[in-house]
Amino acid sequence: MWLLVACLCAGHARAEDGYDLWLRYRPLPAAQADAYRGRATQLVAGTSTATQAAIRSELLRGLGGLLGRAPALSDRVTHDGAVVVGTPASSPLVAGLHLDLRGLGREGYLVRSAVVDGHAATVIAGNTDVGVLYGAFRFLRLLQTAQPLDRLDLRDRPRVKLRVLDHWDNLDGSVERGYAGASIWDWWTLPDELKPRYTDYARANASIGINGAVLNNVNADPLVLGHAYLEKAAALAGVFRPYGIRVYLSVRFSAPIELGGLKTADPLDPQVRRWWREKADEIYKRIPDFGGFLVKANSEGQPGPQDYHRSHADGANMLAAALAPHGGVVMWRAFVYANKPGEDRTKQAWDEFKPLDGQFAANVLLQVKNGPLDFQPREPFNPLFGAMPKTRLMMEFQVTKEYLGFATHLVYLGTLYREALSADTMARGPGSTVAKVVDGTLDGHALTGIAGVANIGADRDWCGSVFNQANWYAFGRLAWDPTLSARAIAEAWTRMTFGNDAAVVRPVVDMMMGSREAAVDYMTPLGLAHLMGHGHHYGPEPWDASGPRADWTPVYFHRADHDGIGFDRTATGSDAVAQYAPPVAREFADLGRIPDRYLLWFHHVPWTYRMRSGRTLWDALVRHYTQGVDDVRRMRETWAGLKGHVDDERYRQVASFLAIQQREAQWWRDACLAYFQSLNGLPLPAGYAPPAHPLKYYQSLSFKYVPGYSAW
Ligand code: GCW
Repeated sequence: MWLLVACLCAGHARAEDGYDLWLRYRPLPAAQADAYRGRATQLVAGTSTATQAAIRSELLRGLGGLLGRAPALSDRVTHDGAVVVGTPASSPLVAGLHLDLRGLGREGYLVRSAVVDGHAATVIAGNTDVGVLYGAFRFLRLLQTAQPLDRLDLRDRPRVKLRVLDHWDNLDGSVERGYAGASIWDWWTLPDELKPRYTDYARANASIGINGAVLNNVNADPLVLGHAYLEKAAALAGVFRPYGIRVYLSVRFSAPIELGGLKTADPLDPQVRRWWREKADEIYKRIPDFGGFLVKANSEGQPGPQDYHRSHADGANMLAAALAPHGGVVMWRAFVYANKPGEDRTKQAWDEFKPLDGQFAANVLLQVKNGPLDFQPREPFNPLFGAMPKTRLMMEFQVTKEYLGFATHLVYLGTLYREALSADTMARGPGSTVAKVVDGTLDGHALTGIAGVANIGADRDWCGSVFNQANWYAFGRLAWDPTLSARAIAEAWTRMTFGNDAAVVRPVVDMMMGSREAAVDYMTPLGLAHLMGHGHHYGPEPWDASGPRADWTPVYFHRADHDGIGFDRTATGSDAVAQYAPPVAREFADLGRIPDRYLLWFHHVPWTYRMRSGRTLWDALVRHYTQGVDDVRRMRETWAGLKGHVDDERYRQVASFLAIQQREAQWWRDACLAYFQSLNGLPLPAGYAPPAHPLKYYQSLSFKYVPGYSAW
């Protein structure tokens, strides 16, 4: 044991290559460690289940790393400072305390100071092992973030049931919209080779409460349901199980044809139904706690029930029936936009799904993206939230930054997630927030969920940059509790990632908190959207009108011409605004009341339109674009000021990525302004620098080998 502890303590000599994520457990500075002296001297924890073993090893590793010495293992409390861990069933000591564990559910925990056998102790308890595991990570976080350990009385439980990462990983090892290298799943060597990285993935997820992983891309390969891949999925499920994480698979709706040799995938066909039932039975034989299916159907070329003139509900319910006997769920995606060609793309999902409210089986969740378009830097909330009270709606966020500068731009998404979750749908009167739809309290649903499209790959630092780790972290924390503050999450992450030195924490958190607004400003301010390059979504191409579909092109979304700019989604235009509850619709439709940040999303206005600030729209646009670039410059300066306070390895990576971001922010600003100016012929306001190059320079840029690219 001491040898093990010695090795763990030598941890600080390890390279800061980002592999350890926020679970670094580097030795605390002396002053902090002193404050914890006499704490965590003993550890009383069971090992009779795999989860208990995981808890014990995490506490030994964490406390050993942070405090420089691991607690002594014991089965009794013999002096002050013990940590007592378990459920009433697993630990006689915990049982003897007669703690009130009601209301904690299956995944909740309490962390409490108590007297055990006459000695001061900290108790980490729950109704199940997994609850205790979450409590153990909470306890470690207290130390990592320099919180007091006295008079603890913490109780917590997740507000959302399914907290899931969606991996868009392909079976060939590539990752759609992935910017952190190849897939972390080494399908080729599975199921035999269980890389330690899979366990570390599970630890990281458990530490923030994520309890599900969809292993493969929603543009699904039917082969994933073949015997060989089910074996591989089962092996991963075995690694994740002790950490409370279930495995799910994305399925291709036509798999009965491709894999089963049937002539149809019609959801009402008895043979098709039998095929799925038998497939579900087979899966559950291998993976008894399998989570269920995620489905992208009749969307962007994927097959679906409409191919057989059946509805989305028919398709979802057929799969739900196959999974129901085993307790599995269907997560059916609402990201569709091909139903009525010519209709405003942002309206189509609502048109399609709203009439189906009440038709979905009890184990179906409809997975809805946060906005009505597609993970843009900023969108208003998706009007489906609040519009389908009889349907279990789950949130889909994107953690990977497909439209936000890929891996290199520093964009903290906690603020984006919170903006969406705190939006008031007004559906059942004021206070009907998206968070309440998602956590089920608005309409009384117990089966609830939040999904995040993962930003994880095989890169040593998992996410392609240190700061992208914060987005994985924030996603998990908000999935557990959608009401948490983005700043508090950023601060906890920063402390765990860079230490508790206020000279680092404050500037880093401030930088993170402003970063998303900066990206909105230099890419798509004032409600603009989808000005990115075609297909690969890298860089600005607001002039682009090419390609197979109008509603994939920037010109479709900004609608700029000589006189004005913006998409009229009021009654005089597409009337998408009418999809919101009346008070919200009225606000968005009213030029006098709409927040500036959504102006051009809902309105087409002249370049000379007077903003509330008194400036013209054109002036305001130029200011926002310029502000975005200035903000990135300031972020760079802030980071430069931290040289010497942050280890060289991570300092250097972030510094070089910020240099890329600044260059690309300038490119975004200049290309967009050059283009818009070519339409409106207006001068830049005084004091604003002209674009560095003429428009045709920006238009001549083209990019072939862009990471994460897919035909969609
Ligand atoms: O965001 C878009 C992406 C596609 C993706 C699609 C979806 C998985 O550009 O790559 O496909 O959305 O969410 O289905």
